[in-house]
Parts: sequence; structure tokens; C-alpha cells
Amino acid sequence: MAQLTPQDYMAREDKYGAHNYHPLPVVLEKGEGVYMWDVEGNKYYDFLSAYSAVNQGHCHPKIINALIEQSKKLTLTSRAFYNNVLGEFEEYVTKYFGYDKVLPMNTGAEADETALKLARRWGVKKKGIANEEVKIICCEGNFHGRTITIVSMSNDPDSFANYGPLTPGFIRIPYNDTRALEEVLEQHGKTVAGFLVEPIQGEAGVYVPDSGFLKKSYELCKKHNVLFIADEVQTGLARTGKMLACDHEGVRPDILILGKALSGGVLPVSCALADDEVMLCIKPGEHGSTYGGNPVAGKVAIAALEVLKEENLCENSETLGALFREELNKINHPMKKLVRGKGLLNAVVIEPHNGKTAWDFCLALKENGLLAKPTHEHIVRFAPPLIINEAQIRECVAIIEKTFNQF
Ligand code: IF1
Repeated sequence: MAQLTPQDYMAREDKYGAHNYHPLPVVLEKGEGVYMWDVEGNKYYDFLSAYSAVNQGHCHPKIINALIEQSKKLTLTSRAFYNNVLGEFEEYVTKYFGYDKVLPMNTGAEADETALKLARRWGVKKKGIANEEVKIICCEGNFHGRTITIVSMSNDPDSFANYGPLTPGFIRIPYNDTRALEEVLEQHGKTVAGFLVEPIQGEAGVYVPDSGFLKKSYELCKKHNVLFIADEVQTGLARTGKMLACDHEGVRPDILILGKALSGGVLPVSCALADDEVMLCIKPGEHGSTYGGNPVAGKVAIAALEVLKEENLCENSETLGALFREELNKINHPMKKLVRGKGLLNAVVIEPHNGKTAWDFCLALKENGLLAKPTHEHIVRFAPPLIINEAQIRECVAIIEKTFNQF
């Protein structure tokens, strides 16, 4: 068969695959560390990291080895039976983050759904909220996944419109607004079980809240006996320069939601962590999933978590993130409106210029060997794997500056 061209690959996906994405026109074939290569052998810096799932770098040898070794022994028992790995993972991850228990799932959305069920169940069984009344507070601009219940929290019509009736029981407040939270809690606190929040809103465009927002929100939740639920699927696992973004403010969530880099981009692994008072509100047979907590996921997640510490990825993220923003701020170009972020979760807000947009900018970046993608029209997220080094960061800043200067 003749060698397929990139166009052949893209046309085949268009013909046989759902049209639920609009990818950048690049067809990737290999990933290693901070790099990916396309089918024509072109090499790129990966500045998306699969939306922060590849914090440890592509195909990290230790994580891949864990995948291979366990896959030769036992891949899946379901939870109908015990196996020799799940408890090892459960002990490791609960001690790693300091919680009594973990409920293992697969995708971030499933972990968010699990957190919502845990919070509502706790609200009814422990806080004594009437079952039909129990509420969850969420934020404008949120992104927690794509299930119907999760998009019921969204204020983005692209997420929630025209899917029929949505899940009730959500009160939405502006993000980064503790006054709004206080007002809602004073008015509805008695029927509120939890406050679900991203410590930094990723999809909204790397929206970093004011310092103190998390701490004040947590204190308000405690005052009203409401669970503080942190969705750290994207911000967690060293991405923002601390192990959790909540660590920047010393906040310990009542329910902690993890995903993405929990497996280093190797297979879907997610979880919700909580103490017994919350976690034990769900009884045997009341929640779970076929693959949740499977032995391969367990071994891969342990390896992925070990890598974060062994390779000092929190410190690297903190240091190189600061350097990245400092260097980007030196670039003077009318298209560069502002730079924001924390650790190695950053974004540049693009000012359309001569009709050129963030999309055109990302196409040009691709031609210059760096892959990134816009979110919400004019915002380009820059989030490389956390193993990146100073020389590579400086090279990528030069690529970004060169690209600006082409417009
Ligand atoms: C897509 C967005 C990012 C998340 C947070 C839960 C989930 C996500 C904070 C759900 C997932 C992914 C989903 C992916 C693109 C990406 C994304 F643009 F969609 F919103 F990162 F910002 N909580 N985010 O960011 O985790 O079920 O996907 O494992 O759907 O295209 P998931």
C-alpha cells in the first residue's frame, strides 16, 4: 500500500469518525518526552501535553514499563473479585495525598460525577438535606467534563444546548467571587452539599483567580457545613508548580478530584479522594465502573505519581513557568495581549491582527515546530510536559517570538 499522506489520514478520520473535534492539521505518529513527530518525520515541541495529561513527558519509560509488566500478568478482574494490585494503589494514593480513602474511576468526567454523587449523598445522609432539595454550587466558565449532568452546570451553550432536559440542583456563581459565594451560602447554605471549583479554570482560558480566593471559599464552606470540592484534573499533579493547585493556598479539599496525568497520558485513570465521613456514604454496589481501579491502571498510576516526585516536577514547573512568563512578557507585538498562568499552565491572549487570529497563530507555530491550540477563540494555552528543561523553554520562547514576528 502506498505511503499515506497526512491528507489521507485526515480524510479517513473525516469519513469514518464523528465530527466532534476540529484538530490542528497535523498527524502525529511518535511521542517521546517533550517531543512529538508527525507521519512525515517533522519534530515538534508539545505545548499542550494532551491538556495536561502528559506532565511526565510522552511514553515515560518507567510508566510504560509498569504498563507492559502488569499487562503480561492480569489486566482486569472487575470489582466482582479482589486482586493483588488495587489495594496497593489505594494505599499509595491515599497516603500520597493524605486522605482516608479513594474511589478509583477512569476519566476525569467520571471522577467529577463521582464527587457530585458523594457530595449529594453526604448532604442527604449526613447533613440532613431533603433529597429533592440538595444543591451543588458551581462557577461560571466551569469545565468539568462532558456528561449531561456535568454540562448541566455549564453556561457555555456549546456544552449544554439542545440535549434535552438538564440535571437540576446546581447554583452557579461568578468565578473568583467570594462575595457571591457568601451570599448564596447565607441564602441557600442549609440545602447546599458542596461547592465544586477548578483552582484555575483551564478551559475558560487559564483563568487564575485572585490570591486568597481558594482559602476564603474554603472558609465560607466550612462556616456553612458545605464540602469544598476541588477539580484538580487539569491543575493537579505538579502542573501549577505545587503538587495540587490548592497547595498554593494551603487548602485541603474535602473531596479531591484527579485524572489526566494520574496515568502520565498512558491510559485513562482518575479518582476521587475523601475521608471516611464522606466516602463511606456510598455503600457496596451503589457506584463504580467496569475498569475503575483495574490492575494496569493501578500500577501505571503508582509509577506516574513516583515520577512526579523522583524528577522534582513541582519545582521544575514552578521555576520554568516563571521563566516562561518572564520571557514571554519581553516580547512586544500587537497580537500579544497578555500572558497569564501558574507554573507550567500558561496562556497568551491573542489580539486579532490584520484579520489573523489565534488559530492562524497556532498554524504558524506548527510550521515553526511547536504544537499548541487555541481555547475560546483568542486564547492560546501553553502547557508543555513538566520535564522540559531551561534550554528547551528558551528555544520555545524564541519559536513563539519568531512566530509573532511573522504577523
Ligand atoms: C475534551 C477542555 C481542557 C478538565 C477538568 C474534568 C475534565 C477535564 C478541569 C474531564 C477535561 C479536557 C477534555 C478534552 C479537552 C480538555 C479540556 F478544553 F475540554 F476543557 F483541558 F480544558 N475537569 N479536559 O479540564 O476529564 O473526562 O476529559 O478525562 O473534551 O476535548 P476527561
